[in-house]
Amino acid sequence: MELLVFVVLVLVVTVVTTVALVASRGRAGRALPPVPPSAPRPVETTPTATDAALPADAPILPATTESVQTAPPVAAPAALDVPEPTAGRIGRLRARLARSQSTLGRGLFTLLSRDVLDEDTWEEVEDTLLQADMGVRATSELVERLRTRVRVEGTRSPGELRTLLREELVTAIGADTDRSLKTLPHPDGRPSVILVVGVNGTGKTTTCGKLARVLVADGRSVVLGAADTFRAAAADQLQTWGERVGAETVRGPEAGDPASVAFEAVKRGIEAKVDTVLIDTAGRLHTKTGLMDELGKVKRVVEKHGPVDETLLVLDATTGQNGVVQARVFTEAVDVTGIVLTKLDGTAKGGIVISVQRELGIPVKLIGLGEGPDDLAPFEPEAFADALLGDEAAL
Ligand SMILES: Nc1nc2c(ncn2[C@@H]2O[C@H](COP(=O)(O)OP(=O)(O)OP(=O)(O)O)[C@@H](O)[C@H]2O)c(=O)[nH]1
Ligand SMILES: [Mg+2]
Repeated sequence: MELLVFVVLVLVVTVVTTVALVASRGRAGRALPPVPPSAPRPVETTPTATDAALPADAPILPATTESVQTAPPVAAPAALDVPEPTAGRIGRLRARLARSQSTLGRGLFTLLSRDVLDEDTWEEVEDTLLQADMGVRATSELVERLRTRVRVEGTRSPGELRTLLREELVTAIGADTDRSLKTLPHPDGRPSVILVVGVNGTGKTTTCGKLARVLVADGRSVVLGAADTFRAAAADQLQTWGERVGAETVRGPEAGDPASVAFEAVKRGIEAKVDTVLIDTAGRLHTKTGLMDELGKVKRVVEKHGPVDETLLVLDATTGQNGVVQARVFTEAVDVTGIVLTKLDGTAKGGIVISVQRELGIPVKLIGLGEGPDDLAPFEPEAFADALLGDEAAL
C-alpha cells in the first residue's frame, strides 16, 4: 500500500513538473525580441515598363510583345564620363595613322626627294598611291598634278616639298567639302535624327556610342535608338555606351520590328526635348526581307515624325575597295549623307578616304582611329594630310 502511494506521488510530481516546463517555454517564446526593422526581407518585384534596374543580360521581352522600352541611364550624374573635347582630335590621335604615314606620306616624300624624277620614279609614286587604296582615278589625277608642279616649280627644299605635297593631298581630299553634321534640333524643337547604317562588324554601334560622346562633349543632349534587334547583345552594347555619358537608350524586343524601335526612339527624343536622336541599325538580318528593304522601311517610318537629318554609312577602312562596292548598295537604298570611315588605325591604306569619296560622291565626315571611347574624330582634311606627312622636322 505504501509503495502504491509512493508511485502515485512520483507520477503526480512528474506530470506537474512537465506541465510547468512546457508553460514556461511558451512564455519565453513570446518574450523573444521583435525582428529588427533592418532584417532582410524578401524583395517584392513589381514589373514596370521602364525597368532601369534590369541587369545587362536580363532577358528581353518575347518577340510577340511589341513593346518598346526606354532605359534611362542607371549611373548617377557624378559617375558619368567626361568625354574629351572634339576640337583637334585628329592631331591628338595622329600617331594612330602611323601605318598610313609611313607608306603613303613618307613614301611619297622620299620618292619626290630624289635628285632625278624619271619615269620609273613616277611609276613608283603611282604604285604607292594605288597601294594606299587611293583608287585609279584619284591616283592618276594626283600624279598628273604633282608632275606639273614639280616641272614648273623646279627643285625645292624638303620644307617646300612637304608644303607642295600637303597642298595636293588636301586638294585631292577636298578642302571645301561640307562635312558638318546636322546635329542641332529643328526650330520647332524636334531633335535632329541621325540614322547609322552599314554591313555587320564595320563599327556602327561603336560609332553611335562614340558619336553620343562627341555630342555630349559639345554640350548636346542625346537619345539612342537600338534598332538593331537582330541580337539582344546589340541593344545592351548601345545602352552601355549611353549610360557612360547619361544618354537614354530606347530598345525593343529581340527580333522585334526595327522600324518601330526607331520610331519610338524619335518619339522619346521629342518628348524629352533632346538635341539629337542617334539610331543604330543591324548589319544583317535573319528574316527573308532584304536588309536594304528593312533600312528603307526604318527611314520611312521614322520620317512620320519628320525628315531624317543625316544617314551615316559606316565603312571599315581595312576592307578597302570591297567596302566601297558594298557601300554603293547602301547609297542606292537610303540617301546616305556622310561616310564614317572606321579602323583607320589598323591600316596602311589611308588613301581610301580619297577613293571612297570619289566613288560614292559622299563626304567622309568622321573617322575612327581606335577602340577607345574617344577615338572618333570629325574629319578635317588639313589635319589628316598633316598626320599623313608627319612632322616637318622628322622628314
Ligand atoms: N581598331 C578599331 N576598331 C574599331 C573601330 N571602330 C570599331 N571598332 C571595333 O570593331 C568591332 C565591331 O564594332 P561594332 O560597333 O560592334 O560593329 P557593328 O557594325 O555595330 O557590328 P554589328 O552590330 O554586328 O553589325 C568592335 O570590336 C569595335 O571595337 C576603330 O575605329 N578602330
Ligand atoms: Mg552593332
